Amino acid sequence: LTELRNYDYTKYHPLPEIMTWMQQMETENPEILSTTVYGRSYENRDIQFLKIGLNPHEDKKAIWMDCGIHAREWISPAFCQYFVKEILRTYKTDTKVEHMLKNLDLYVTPVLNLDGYTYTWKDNTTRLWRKNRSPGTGCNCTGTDLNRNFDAFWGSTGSSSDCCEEIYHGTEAKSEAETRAVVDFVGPRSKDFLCFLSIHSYSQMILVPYAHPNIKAPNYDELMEVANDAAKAIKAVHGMDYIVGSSVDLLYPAGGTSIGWARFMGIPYSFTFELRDKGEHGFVLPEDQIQPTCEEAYEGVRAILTYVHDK
Ligand code: ING
Ligand code: ZN
Repeated sequence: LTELRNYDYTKYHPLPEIMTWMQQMETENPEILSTTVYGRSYENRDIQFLKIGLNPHEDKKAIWMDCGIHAREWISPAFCQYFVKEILRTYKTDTKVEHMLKNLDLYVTPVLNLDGYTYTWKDNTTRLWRKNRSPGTGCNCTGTDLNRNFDAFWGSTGSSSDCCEEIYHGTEAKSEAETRAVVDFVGPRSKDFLCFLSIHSYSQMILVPYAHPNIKAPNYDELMEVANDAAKAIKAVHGMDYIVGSSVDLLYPAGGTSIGWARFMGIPYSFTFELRDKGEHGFVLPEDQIQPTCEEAYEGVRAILTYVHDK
């Protein structure tokens, strides 16, 4: 208990500390939180989510949130941890959160790309690694971009077949263990999931599917509305501007992304968050911005979950 109370949410943590944190969260909150290993990384680390929910009943709907799909985006795992901490801190007194947890189960993966994240902690030459750490086949470079490896417009524009590129899409859709873990867990339960959130940095954006030049999600207008509400909620906290749109409109096209796959599977509310900043520090966001970034992003996520829950 002492150690958990003292967990420093204003610092970045190496993977072993995050793993210990997960176990402690489970030990301290058995009535509401459990951890599940749902896959193994290429280097054989346990891919885990925390499931948070009250009053299990048959037709409970679910929310997915993954952090750390890209190794260098350290603010992302920090956010997933802050999010879990805030939910646990508030659900007994905040009736809105309590209702949400009675009707919805939250599945939070604090670090999806465990091997890549570990690699970015090695030394300052590896800090900006993005991909996972599986070796290329018939090629001398390491790593697949997990957010180009999903089975939705896989291999199309905005991804690369060159295994030395940052956006290498892998040998086929789901070639990577980390991708398969998500697909094999969420896929068969996709009817239960209302919402799929994937947390990245940086750019201060909320992205809606699809990252394809000519295809819009069937509920695109609604997604834009919900994301704009979330951006408003974010701005109200520290005045930060987050812009809203599809990746094609705001960044670039991208085949094989997780939110594209999730939307394809019928999960209606699928979004990518790009947290702070807008490029001044980029992936190396200073630790004194962890707290304010998490505070505002929490309100953004809360706005989306409130909409999804109340609808
Ligand atoms: N950005 C995301 C990327 O994978 C993205 C942007 C997300 C595009 C989802 C399309 C769909 O390139 C970062 N920073 O990784
Ligand atoms: Zn990313």
